[in-house]
Amino acid sequence: MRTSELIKQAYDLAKAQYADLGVDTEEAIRKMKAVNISLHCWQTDDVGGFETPDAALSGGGIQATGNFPGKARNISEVKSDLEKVMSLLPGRQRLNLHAIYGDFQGEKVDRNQIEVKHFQSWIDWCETQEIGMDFNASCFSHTRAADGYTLSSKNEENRQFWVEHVKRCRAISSEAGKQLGSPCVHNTWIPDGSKDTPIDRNGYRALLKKSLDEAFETVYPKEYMKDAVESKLFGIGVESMTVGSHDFYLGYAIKNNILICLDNGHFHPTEQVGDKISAVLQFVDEILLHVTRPIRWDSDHVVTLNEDIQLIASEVMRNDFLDRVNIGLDFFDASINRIGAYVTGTRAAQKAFLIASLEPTNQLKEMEEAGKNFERLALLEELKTMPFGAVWDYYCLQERVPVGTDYISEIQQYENDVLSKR
Ligand code: RNT
Ligand code: ZN
Repeated sequence: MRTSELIKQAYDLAKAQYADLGVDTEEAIRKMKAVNISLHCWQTDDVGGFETPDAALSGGGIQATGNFPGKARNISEVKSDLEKVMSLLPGRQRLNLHAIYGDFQGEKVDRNQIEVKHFQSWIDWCETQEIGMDFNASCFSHTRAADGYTLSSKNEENRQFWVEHVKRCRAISSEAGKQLGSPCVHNTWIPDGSKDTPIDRNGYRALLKKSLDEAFETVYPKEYMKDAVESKLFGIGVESMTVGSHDFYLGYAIKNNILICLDNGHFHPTEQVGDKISAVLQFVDEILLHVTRPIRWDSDHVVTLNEDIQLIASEVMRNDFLDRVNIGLDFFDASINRIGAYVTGTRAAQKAFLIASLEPTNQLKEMEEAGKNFERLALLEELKTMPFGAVWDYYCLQERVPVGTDYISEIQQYENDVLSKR
């Protein structure tokens, strides 16, 4: 374990090195205040939720792999896990809750019956934690989703059931945002699609549009809640057609001026979400990011500091887009300690944003505009080996959270004391 003296010494050297490039490390650290990552409750229990009877994860290609011991079994365990996670992260986060995590008190409450009262204890918890809350309709893991269709279902009863669910989720979101004094982003993702070549692509998409129009009919103040819609390329079992494709939702979001949610596991493997940010922000006010790590497909691996996430963060910071980009995480790995996975993935995302705020963007832009493209390339390469780690460590020290590898033993301790006893 390094002493704080050593961490500061390394930081001072790094600070001088960055200053040499015209980068103010203090300013970069200050910018991190506005990077508020929404923590997805579903990493603690593999997207299970706490409905009665228990809804198992199924359909649409969302699947957590692995069965590492220690999965959260109830709301208080999720809260304890989230508190542990937050204690190991610098800065302030938000909670991202799915509707299946309601506080149902053992009562059977179907998705078309949920109310604010089922989420009041979560809102209260957010208040105590002094964090904002985001929310998600849960249009999966349900008998009415068993045939693979929800909002685009040709079964009118099912379609209406899901419309009602989304309506209620939006009302809950608005109330959460109102109570917490921070707008709640409500995200709609549905698994709807077809394993084999469908005939009526148009029919399903027309139904989805109709359902969204109905579900989004009530307008809530933007200070309370904001709607986002999340597209997907394909899911396991729905390889031939996804009703809510990117074209569909981008069109819907632009037309209705709502948020488009870009999940970086939901595109062709060589497409980069980082490139899409400045494209879609020409046409919508805000976006929501689902930061994840796809391996060959939408596998929701733990986020690591790779080039994809780096481009996403750089594009946000270069353009001062933090007030238009809402950042959420979306990974679920049950094959390793879930809380370790959670913290590692979130810290990786945070590192990407800190690295991005340490970029001498103006200098790079000037080179670009002067046609000095060799110089641009060389500087970008040199930046990769700048002592970013020293700045990150100092930031963690300042924020009074474990520096460097120190959080590993904290996770081991939590595994011994808490997770292994579940
Ligand atoms: C699924 C979507 C969606 C879910 C969560 C649980 O492919 O990414 O965002 O992962 O809502
Ligand atoms: Zn997602």
